[in-house]
Amino acid sequence: MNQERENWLEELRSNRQGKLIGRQIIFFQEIDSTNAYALAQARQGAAEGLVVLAESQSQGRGRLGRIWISPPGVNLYLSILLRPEIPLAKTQMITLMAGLATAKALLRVTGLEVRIKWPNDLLINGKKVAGILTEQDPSQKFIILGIGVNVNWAEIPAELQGMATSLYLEKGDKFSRAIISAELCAAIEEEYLRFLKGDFSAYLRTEWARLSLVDHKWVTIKIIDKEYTGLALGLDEDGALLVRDRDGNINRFLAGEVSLRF
Ligand code: BT5
Repeated sequence: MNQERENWLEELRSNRQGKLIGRQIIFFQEIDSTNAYALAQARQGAAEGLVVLAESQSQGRGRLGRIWISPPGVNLYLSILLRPEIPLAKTQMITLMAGLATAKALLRVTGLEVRIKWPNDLLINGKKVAGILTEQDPSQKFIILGIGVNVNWAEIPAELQGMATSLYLEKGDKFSRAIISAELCAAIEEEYLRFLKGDFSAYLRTEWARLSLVDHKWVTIKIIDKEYTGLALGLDEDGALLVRDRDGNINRFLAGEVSLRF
């Protein structure tokens, strides 16, 4: 283990002492996917608040079998185990809650204006800087919240050119991954505890509207091979995106791929 990493882990562990998120932190130099590992741990009964971190991932995953490019030494790849006692229908809220928390944490550390593209993308100047992947096991009642943040990535690979960015590329400064991961855990904990207390939906909708890239824009939502176009109105109380089509019908979407129409 090199010095930077030792300090990183040590700092993060001491920062999270006595807290829920990060009460246990497991670190890997390289792993297939932090989400896959956290899922396996959860199935074996690991406690809520477990954080799995990796320096790099060989099979970092996005949604729907997509790949999350995860080079070593520059970025953040982490997964958090949550065990909320909520109906399945509400798990979408966890993705939205995490997007909000991540946007706030990144803003706090960098001062950069991070925007949320429903449901799980975080963008700066129209390019993706972070992504969220929630996976769950309904029978065992847990959720794995996976977050990837491009921190000090200087060379975006060709396949992501024009689509992805990093905090370093946007700000011109390198950032401590210890600080970013600690802020991220703190922000998730704050929003998650608020969520568990109830009354989250009104709060989320207001905060979300402030940071959302899609509200009041014309969007196309793709779900598998179908496309819907309309005006995004915002979230409903379950975290579904409401979209009004040209005929005035309002549709709710719980998943999908949004693109903005200009
Ligand atoms: C996501 O999926 O945005 C969820 C990403 C979650 C990654 C974290 S890392 C820790 C944890 N462990 C895991 O295995 N995963 C989670 P989606 O919306 O499907 O976006 C995937 C798409 O983003 C890809 O198809 C690429 O176009 C693009 N992409 C891939 N790697 C990227 C990167 N590092 N930065 C920005 N965009 C990327």
